[in-house]
Amino acid sequence: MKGLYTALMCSFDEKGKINEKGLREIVRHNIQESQIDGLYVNGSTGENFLISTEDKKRIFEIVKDEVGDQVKLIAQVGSLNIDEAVELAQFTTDLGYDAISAVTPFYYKFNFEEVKDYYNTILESVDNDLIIYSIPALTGVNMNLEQFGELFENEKIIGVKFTAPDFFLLERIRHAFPDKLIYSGFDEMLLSASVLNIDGAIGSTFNVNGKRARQIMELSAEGKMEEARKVQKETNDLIAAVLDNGLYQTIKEMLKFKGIDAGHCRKPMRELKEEEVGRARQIAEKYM
Ligand code: NAY
Repeated sequence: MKGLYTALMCSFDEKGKINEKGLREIVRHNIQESQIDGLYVNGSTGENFLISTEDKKRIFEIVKDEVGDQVKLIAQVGSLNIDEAVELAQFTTDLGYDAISAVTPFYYKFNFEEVKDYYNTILESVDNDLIIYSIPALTGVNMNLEQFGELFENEKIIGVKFTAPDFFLLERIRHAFPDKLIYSGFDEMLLSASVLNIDGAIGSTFNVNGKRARQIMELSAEGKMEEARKVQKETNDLIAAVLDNGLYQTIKEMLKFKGIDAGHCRKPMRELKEEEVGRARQIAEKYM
């Protein structure tokens, strides 16, 4: 399960309905062009928190059908509705997803016992491995080393998608749990995480920048730091431009520039203005 995983985008039409043809094209682009090791399906980048259970299931099905066994698949099933999380965990395990992942429960400021119970409840219902999805900036859930340790006591919890700029904590987790998988979640910090000996990364910008992400990981592993820094710098020029223009909308527009039917984002995400569409195309022209 090590390696580079694209946090997969989904293509939607103007009304917010799944564009199956576009979704299949995004999947193929990631496998053939970005040459990633796997896909992280229905994460933040997949606009998971904006869509119905039925649509989540349909996306899981389409992606599995398109991928077959070509690359690894991780299903993000986390939900504030724990019944939905369990249902999706069972559904994707039956479909043959290699692992599931679940965002920490958010919004109600759950205490750690509640967070732990959430993970154990999901796992009691399925015979699959789980990767914790930790993204404190969006969830407000900050866990410390001991708490990660308590969650990792469940052997079915095999790792964490660590989307945080806390390299002190990342190093402590790496050192304390050498057998658990750590995936870096901030693409702009991939090199900084790589030197701490992570096992992989999961990123939204890999949809359009997968090859550079791999170079960063490989150069860092070979100790070629000067070259790795250059590729991270180029990557960060791309990411800064994308963040400035509207993250997910711009990535979709960049994919469209490459002939991929990446469609629209779902409301309440906005449409890009004409000049922003132009800027997205310039970013694609320059970096893809
Ligand atoms: C997800 O579930 O899709 C992710 O969290 C992937 C990680 C991304 N985080 C978010 C919130 O989009 O790739 C990152 C991020 O977009 C990138 O580093 C730019 O900040």
